[in-house]
Amino acid sequence: MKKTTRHLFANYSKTSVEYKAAKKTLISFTIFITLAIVAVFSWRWLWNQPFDNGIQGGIQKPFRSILNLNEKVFGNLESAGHLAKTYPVSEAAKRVRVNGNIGLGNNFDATKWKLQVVKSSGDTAYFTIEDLKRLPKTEIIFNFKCIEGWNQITWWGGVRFADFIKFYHLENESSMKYVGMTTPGNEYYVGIDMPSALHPQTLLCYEMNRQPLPMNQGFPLRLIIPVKYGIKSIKRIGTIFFSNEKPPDYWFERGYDYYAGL
Ligand SMILES: Nc1nc2c(c(=O)[nH]1)N[C@H]1C(S)=C(S)[C@@H](COP(=O)(O)O)O[C@H]1N2
Ligand SMILES: [Mo]
Repeated sequence: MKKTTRHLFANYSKTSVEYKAAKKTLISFTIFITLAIVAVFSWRWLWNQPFDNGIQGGIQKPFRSILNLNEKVFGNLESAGHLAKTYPVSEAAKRVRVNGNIGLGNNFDATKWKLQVVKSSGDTAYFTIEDLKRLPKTEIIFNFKCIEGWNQITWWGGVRFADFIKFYHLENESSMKYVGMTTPGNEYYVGIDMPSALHPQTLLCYEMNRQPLPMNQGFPLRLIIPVKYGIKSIKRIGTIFFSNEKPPDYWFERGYDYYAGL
């Protein structure tokens, strides 16, 4: 390095424009190489960090630490504290996108479906779709946002989760920190912080565009939770349970933020 440097500078006087330019080039080059080496080593270090599994999702620990920090700062406050923007019917999509289909297998017998609610006593209560339709209906037209980057204005109807809790006297249950929901075969599952579940726009939803939910939209009952990304809007709810610990969450286990708030 020294030799070439000397050579590079040999023909210039120290005050010449060429000398200054060459010096600048050398300095920039050295900085660039140093940064590149630092970047490569940091990346390698991150990549070699142990995975953070268990109840946490499967990503490297340093990433998980950042997500945990986000969650502390933004966690419940953002999600539960505001109303999602709503739209007129004219803006609602006629052809609604179907995204995930985990837990929506063909061997589902809709005639046997009942919503199972595990109570804090340990007993299980069962509800038919008629039990839910008996409660006041709430509709919402909002911009449904998927974490993959697409969004769509869609129209949903059902019963507010908060109304369901009130009407069926599940206050003991809703005083816990989280609610968990799973598909009938437990293939897809979400955990929701209670303030977001009790948010006035969170629906146990049985209609889309004023029609019963189509099969691929989670017939007969799905969650619509506009203050969160689409991953939390579980289609075809089989069981609801309550807990002070974070319930298992399908996409959290695959590295996404637990709260997924908007
Ligand atoms: N049962 C079940 N619910 C699910 C999913 C799934 O794969 N299975 N995907 C989630 C994701 S990632 C999104 S974006 C929305 C998509 O809802 P849509 O199919 O009504 O567009 O459903 C959510 N609920
Ligand atoms: Mo999604």
